[in-house]
Amino acid sequence: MSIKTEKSRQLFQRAVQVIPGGVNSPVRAFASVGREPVFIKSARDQYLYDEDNNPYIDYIGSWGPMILGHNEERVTEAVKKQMEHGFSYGAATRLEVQMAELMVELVPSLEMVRMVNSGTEAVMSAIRVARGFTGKNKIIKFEGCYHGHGDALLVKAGSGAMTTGVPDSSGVPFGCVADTLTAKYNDLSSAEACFENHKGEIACVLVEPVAANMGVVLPKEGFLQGLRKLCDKNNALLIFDEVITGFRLQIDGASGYFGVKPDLSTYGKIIGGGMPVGAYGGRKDVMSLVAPVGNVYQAGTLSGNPVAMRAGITQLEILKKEPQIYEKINALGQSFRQGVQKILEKYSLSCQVTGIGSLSCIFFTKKEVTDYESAKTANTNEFAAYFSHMLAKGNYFAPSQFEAIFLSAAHTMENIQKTLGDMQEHFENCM
Ligand code: HOZ
Repeated sequence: MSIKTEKSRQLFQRAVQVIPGGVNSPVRAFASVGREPVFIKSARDQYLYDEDNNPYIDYIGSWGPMILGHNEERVTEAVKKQMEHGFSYGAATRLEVQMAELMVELVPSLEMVRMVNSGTEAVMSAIRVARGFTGKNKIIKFEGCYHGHGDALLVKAGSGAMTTGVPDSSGVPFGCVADTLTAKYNDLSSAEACFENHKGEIACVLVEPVAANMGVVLPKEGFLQGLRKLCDKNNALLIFDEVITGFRLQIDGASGYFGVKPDLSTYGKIIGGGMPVGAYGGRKDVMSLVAPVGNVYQAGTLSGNPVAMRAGITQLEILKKEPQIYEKINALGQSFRQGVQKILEKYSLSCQVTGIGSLSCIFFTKKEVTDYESAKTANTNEFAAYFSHMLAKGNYFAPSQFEAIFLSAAHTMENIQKTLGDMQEHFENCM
């Protein structure tokens, strides 16, 4: 079964000549599912349209930002309005103040916020601040968590690093990762051992509160609380990477959902409404170390870009004023997972469905997935066959076993039913 993607094919042939792998981020290549990428021409609400005019129900949502769906009217209007006033000033603006005030209002653990341009930049900066604050160098990250492509963090990294086979990227000097310790997700004792083995040396623990870059792996009861205690005991800072979970699980993100207060948090995606953006923030005493007040230097020409701020503020204001959006997307997520579960049981498949709220994942393994090792037991060939079928039927999922399925406020129960029907057809064909 196939769809006509001739124009995408032609574009890909041109792209590989001038762009590494033909894509500007590895996760966009369809290499891990043995295909060539489709090239997207436009988007509206919950749909994407490729260059050959094939429509797809979009279950990626630009990897998270499009929580309201594509081209939400109010966000689009806000961007248009801002563009009449200029795209970038490289100077302080009212919008940046509004954005920081809004984030501080919505997330209790945030007392101060600094805007940057991506999640990668946010995490790199947060680590620098943690090191500056504690005067210590080592950091703990968890296997399979992905925190962008900063040198120090490409150690057992999730996301594209898992499917391209470069969890430990070449080009990263040993010195850059010498202070990165890795622990097992959901295994407090492995984090404890790092503290034991490196007494007085650890600046921070960095974690995705819900791991959403090795598929979707939920924190076990007490894991995040345990990390909080470990950090307190060892005078280290706890950093939540909320680039995916921030303003998605609920308005105050994973820290609110799990009731654990990090010292610092990092953001991206939703806070830009689809424009390139990132942010880090947290305790005032820690953030006060950032230049020009303190001596931790961090800067950016386009940081707090007015168009991005306008889009992000508008999206966050909508989420704040319309809590029913969370009810809707979380209920859709639950219906999706229940529907998948029924199919898995009906055909006795060696698969499982995981997720929380509007984030889901189907793992092609029977082994319960709680960490990097168990995630890697997934059968990626089976995933690839499933992916191809679903794409041909007009369902646009991430072309990787190790990414999340994202739902937006634009999705409907009809979309979910259609997708479940296509899924059922695939598994029936496999019998
Ligand atoms: N966190 C996203 C993938 N898991 C980032 C998207 C990208 O790397 O392009």
